[in-house]
Amino acid sequence: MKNSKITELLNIKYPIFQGAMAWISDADLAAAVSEAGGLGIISGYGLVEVIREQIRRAKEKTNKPFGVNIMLMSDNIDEIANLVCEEKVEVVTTGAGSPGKYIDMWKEHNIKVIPVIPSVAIAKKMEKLGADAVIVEGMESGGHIGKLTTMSLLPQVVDNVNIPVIAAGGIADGRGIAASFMLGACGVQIGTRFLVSKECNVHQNYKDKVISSKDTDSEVTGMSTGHPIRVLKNNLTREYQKLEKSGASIEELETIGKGALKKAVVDGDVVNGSVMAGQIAGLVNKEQTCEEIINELVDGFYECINSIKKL
Ligand code: TUI
Repeated sequence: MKNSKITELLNIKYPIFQGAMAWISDADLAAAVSEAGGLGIISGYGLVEVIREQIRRAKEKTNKPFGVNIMLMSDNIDEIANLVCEEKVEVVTTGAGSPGKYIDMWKEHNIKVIPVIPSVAIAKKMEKLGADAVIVEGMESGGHIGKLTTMSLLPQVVDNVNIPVIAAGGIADGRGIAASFMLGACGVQIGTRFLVSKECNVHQNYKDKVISSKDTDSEVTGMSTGHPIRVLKNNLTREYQKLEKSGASIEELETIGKGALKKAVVDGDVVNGSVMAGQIAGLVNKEQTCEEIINELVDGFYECINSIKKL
């Protein structure tokens, strides 16, 4: 694990990425994960100056590598794409679209580019465009998702590209990491478990909702708009589904979704806000420091591998 293709490429101790979560992943969380030996990732979603400040703060808090995630559906995407060059960010991950337009510019600035991909075809396209690695994200993940599961998609991508593959979606412990490695991944990305870490500044109500949730508590909204999003069930998801069933227009549906994530993350309104989390939330049941989480993940991974060796 310590000598995987991705630890060498990024100069990190463990091949464990902290999944970027919009409004949630700030300098405190990213620096704590990087300090613990993983790759912390700041969310690059929002105002440019706020993200610039977070990047600078993370640099003050850690000398280790960290990344910035770029959400390709953002309105200010061109500005954010330039920002990571100006601030000499080492690693960029992308999500929710194709980063094709920006890859050459980022490579010219020596940035490692690692897109999140939802299919084999897009993984191959990213490799051709010069991506350094890809993150295969299954629909078990929280937030904006593709259609396939990690278990099915991961080995198919591994068989079709020559760049390192990182697994995401449904992973929250050492067993999940070992399973991902068995399917050919050389690293993992974990969001939901880091969301409840001590260093994560999300509202306590959000953490408590994740900690108390069980296996069946997440669902996908927005299938009809073409932007499916996995969230924990609450009053907002019930209202959303009622509207969806009544044949509401995409505009109406998007209106009730607007600002809903911030409402949950910042105001702690987990009843009428959007509580994005992965299916694995049922397994996440305590708040720990990022260091404790990473150490448990690594120990759990080795326990798993050693038990297989005895077979
Ligand atoms: O990006 C994510 N998950 C996210 S972004 C986000 S931000 C937000 N969302 C809603 C409201 C407010 C804020 C929340 N969750 N995951 C990575 C991901 N990327 N999942 C799927 C994809 C993806 C989908 C299509 C990547 C590429 C793609 O197509 C590429 C192409 O070539 O068209």
